[in-house]
Amino acid sequence: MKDITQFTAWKALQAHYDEIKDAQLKDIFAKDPQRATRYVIEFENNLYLDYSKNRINDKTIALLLQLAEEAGLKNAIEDMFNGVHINQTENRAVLHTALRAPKDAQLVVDGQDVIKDVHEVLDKMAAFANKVRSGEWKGYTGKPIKNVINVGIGGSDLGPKMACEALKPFAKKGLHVYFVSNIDGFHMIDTVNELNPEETLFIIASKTFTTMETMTNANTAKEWILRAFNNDAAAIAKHFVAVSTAAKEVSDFGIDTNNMFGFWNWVGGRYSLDSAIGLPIMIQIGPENFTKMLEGFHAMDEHFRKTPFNKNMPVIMALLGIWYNNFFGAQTYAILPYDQSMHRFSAHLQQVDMESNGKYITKDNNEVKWQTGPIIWGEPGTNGQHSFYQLLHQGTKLIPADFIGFCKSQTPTGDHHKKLLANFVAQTEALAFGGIFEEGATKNPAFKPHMIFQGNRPTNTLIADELTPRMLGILMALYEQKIFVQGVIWNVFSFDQWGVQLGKVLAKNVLKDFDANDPAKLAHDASTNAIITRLMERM
Ligand code: G6Q
Repeated sequence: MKDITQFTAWKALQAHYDEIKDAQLKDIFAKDPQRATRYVIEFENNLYLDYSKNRINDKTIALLLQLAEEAGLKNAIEDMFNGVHINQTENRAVLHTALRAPKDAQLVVDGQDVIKDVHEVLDKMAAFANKVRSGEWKGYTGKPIKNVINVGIGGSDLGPKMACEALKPFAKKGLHVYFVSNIDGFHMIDTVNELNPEETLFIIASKTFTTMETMTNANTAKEWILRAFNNDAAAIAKHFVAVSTAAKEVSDFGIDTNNMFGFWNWVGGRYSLDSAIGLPIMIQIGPENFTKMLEGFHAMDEHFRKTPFNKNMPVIMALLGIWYNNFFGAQTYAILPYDQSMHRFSAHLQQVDMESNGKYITKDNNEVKWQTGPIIWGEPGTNGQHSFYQLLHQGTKLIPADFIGFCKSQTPTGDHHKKLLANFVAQTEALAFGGIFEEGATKNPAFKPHMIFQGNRPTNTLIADELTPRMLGILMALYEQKIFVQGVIWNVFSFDQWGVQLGKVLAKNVLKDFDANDPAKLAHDASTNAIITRLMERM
């Protein structure tokens, strides 16, 4: 059994933690100001990572790198890129990296030319997206499409929604992309309420095409369209397309499989943004910009695969995360983009990270003896400063955080951006070095200890020149690969999601109880029986 706490590097890190745990960043910096240039990674002279404001020294980094070696990271990376079935509990390869590989790349997995398949779908998506964008694709009554509604949930929703928000400045004017995910009827009805069905196209996005939320919403959308067009089934072909791996289910639903965009079981839902699941993104920003996003993903994949670990951005960020998670006992990790259009970024990464590494069984079927994935959360700056930052500065919990900023604004407006960036910089400085509320305050008789900021709160700063499709791809791949590295070290299977599957099954059982409507036949625990009974009586 692989017990990572028995690794030489793990034990050395444990001892090293005792040496360093009380060290203050302000003292560390006073002794070693060069760390600000040493603990930096530059990617394409564009994305800059400063990790100097972490509670580390050269020994910490050396030991963390040794941990990566001991965990077999190098081979694990190659296994993933080469299509080995590393998702063992589902016996699948994990090849989201192939989704962004260039056309001339070579990769045959399980007898299938993966790159050829990927580019065939990309070409089909591009042809369709161009038709919708140019107005050539017409609705049932001959009107061009103005509204695109993506119906999907989880991996079939969060990623594309995040990207559509982040890349809004690249959107085609007059074409609106909406996302409906929740099975709460409000979501669909509120979305279609003021839309004209003649100008509305639905993308039903579901890998399995069986997910309760998505199929329920898809059926409601179908009724809405049919009602508008005298129940003529011919309207379906004009107003519905599907993104799925399940051709039979798509066709059973009534969507012509010519209007289906496929992907493969080696694409995990939360890693599917750059597969056909990205169709709403492509419709919104156009195939050229979508290609640039894929190139960004690929560039970061190449960096990850080929750069020595000490200069490898995802590897270093993953190791720092492990340092806090496993040695300092940090339970959560904040991701704080200083950019309003990135307001779904943390939500998307929350899924990618927590669904991937929220596991307690190791690859060799034992219970872990160490902490695995942290709780990921965050909101864009500066909004968060006016809500939860209080706890970051003065709370009792250690919360490492990534601050992400862009030198140029997507929407230059007066001096907004300068002020945004001033806040961005000031926060990490205060978190690291602390201070007192006001200069000279201690001499004031009204001074209270509550006005002291201890500092010593670790952060990474990521700065990119501009938020472009390429940069979004780079950032996404950075986090995907960071999460992969952590999963390898924690020795968990990062690419299954049995906890999500459980939810899908459990709800079906309760739904059967609701349908039977017989409290006497309920066979749950006493609390659940009582809750179901109350709901049956009053719903
Ligand atoms: C992602 C998860 C999950 C999934 C949704 C939707 O990795 O598996 O979030 O994406 O449950 O599943 P379908 O795409 O099959 O509807």
